[in-house]
Amino acid sequence: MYVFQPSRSGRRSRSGGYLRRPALKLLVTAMFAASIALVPTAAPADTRAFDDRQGDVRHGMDIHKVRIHNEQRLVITTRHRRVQPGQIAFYIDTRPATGPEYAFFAGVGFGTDWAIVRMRNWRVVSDGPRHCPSDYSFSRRTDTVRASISRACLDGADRVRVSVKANDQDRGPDWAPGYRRFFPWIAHG
Ligand SMILES: [Ca+2]
Repeated sequence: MYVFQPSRSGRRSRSGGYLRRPALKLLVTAMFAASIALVPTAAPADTRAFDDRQGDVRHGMDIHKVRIHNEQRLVITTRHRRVQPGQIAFYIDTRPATGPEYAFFAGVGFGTDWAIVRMRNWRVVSDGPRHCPSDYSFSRRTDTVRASISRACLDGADRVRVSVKANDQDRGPDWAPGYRRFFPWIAHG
């Protein structure tokens, strides 16, 4: 990238006399603008939090907030109106098209069983759960659900985008950000 040195250009214009001050000012402004344009766009942050519409479903598993942290592990935390018996699914996309490559399914409210499976076109294609380091918990005190997924579970994928589905035992699900839609891509920090 071109490094602009204002003092050198200024000296040259004074000694040479061919570049008047207004012209020099214009040149500096143009170069500064060009240098900004050359700076690469910053990668998306490795942690993002998104609000989901409140009250779009009538049960306590109504998703209010989704926080996605993509660093050593992918950690997804959701906050609900009231954690109650039900299920949650985190769909993880690592490549555009063909839907999510992975899903994390878990029970809420009773035990803490969970499984990570491979997906294609929104269908499970694994014979069984993947054997890789992961963790899961939920809290009735903070009304949160948390999944922690190692990079091994995601075959080392760097950037991910996430879709969440939460439902209680017998009422329709709340999808965040929407039915089979994903939050923006989040780069590995
Ligand atoms: Ca909601």
